[in-house]
Parts: sequence; C-alpha cells; structure tokens
Amino acid sequence: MDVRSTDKLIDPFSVDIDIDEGIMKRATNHLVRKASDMRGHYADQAALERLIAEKADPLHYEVFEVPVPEKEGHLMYCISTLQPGQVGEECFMTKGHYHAVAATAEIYLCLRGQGYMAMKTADGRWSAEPMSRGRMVYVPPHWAHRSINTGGEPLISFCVYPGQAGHNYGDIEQEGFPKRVFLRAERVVIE
Ligand code: PAN
Ligand code: ZN
Repeated sequence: MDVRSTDKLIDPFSVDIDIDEGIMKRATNHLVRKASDMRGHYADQAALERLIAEKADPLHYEVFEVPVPEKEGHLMYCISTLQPGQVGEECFMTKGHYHAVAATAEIYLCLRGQGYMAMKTADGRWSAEPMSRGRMVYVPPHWAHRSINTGGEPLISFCVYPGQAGHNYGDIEQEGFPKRVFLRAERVVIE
C-alpha cells in the first residue's frame, strides 16, 4: 500500500540531544513533572508533602520531544530525564503507565545515571531491569513501566515506541506497582 494514500508524507529531519544534560535541543514538547505532580505515587505521603514545602516543589522529571504523527508506522521518541532524590527512603521515580494501545513495546537506552526500570503486567507479573549508561531495556507489549533513579545524578534515557502507542496512566494509578525501590544506609532495597 502506498503510505501517501493513508497518511501525510512528512519530511526527514534530525534533532540534537545533549546526552550529558539530558536535553533535546529545540524540543517542541517539554513535559515537566514536579514533586507535587507525584501525589499518590509514593509510600510515604507525608515525606512528599515535606519535600514540596521545604524544597519549593522541586523538579522531578522532564520529557523532551520533537513529536511525529501519533500513527502506526511512525516511531515516537523522547529524552526522559529523572532527577536524583528520595521521598523518605523511596527513590525518585516516574509515574509509570501502560500504553493506551497496550500491545505496543518500547525501547529505553540509558545514557546516564543509575536505576531500574520497574515493569508489571495486569495479571500480576513484575520485573525490574537495571539501568546504567549504555544499557538498553526492552519493555515488551502489555507491560506497564516506570523508571527509578537510585543514583546521585540524573537518570537519562532515550526512549522509542510506536507512534500510535499513547499513554494510559489511569490503570496503573489504580493498581500501583507490586514493589518499590528504597535507599537505606546507601544500599538499594527492592521490596
Ligand atoms: C517515556 C515516559 C517518560 C515519563 O517517554 O513517558 O519516562 O514517564 P511517565 O510517562 O510514566 O510519567 C515512555 O515510556 N513513553 O512511552
Ligand atoms: Zn511508555
């Protein structure tokens, strides 16, 4: 089938990424999540409120995109940059989501930092893959995913996923993830 009959033909393009800073230059979409956007996600809610009050609602994570059409055949991609820190003993993390089209996978290539990609299925399977510079995590179709920063510097990833995937935050907000990642006496504890 001629793609031009079903979709708009777009021109090739390129983007510049600052791999060390975790910034996509001239990004047209820049999503910023602050600590206050994370209410309901951490075990210690009082610690989150203290962080918001005492550190002036600090930056939590950012996503940079130069978007492409959200259609089958395209590849959506972004830079995801998660700050280091803890809420109580729990390491900073992203909200996490299933894809709205659940049968779509994602590739995360870690560019900087240390952490985990926590993943779960609706029927209760759970997994955590370590993330560090040069490590690729494959998130299979139907797995919700959340990145977690266990290190002292930003956790930066380049992510690629099908254009039509979309994001479903509601289901994982209801279900939560079965395990959390903590730093206790400088040791990573997953429980
Ligand atoms: C990533 C995530 C990004 C932010 O681009 O969207 O890391 O995490 P949340 O979306 O869970 O807030 C991705 O997985 N896209 O599909
Ligand atoms: Zn995703």
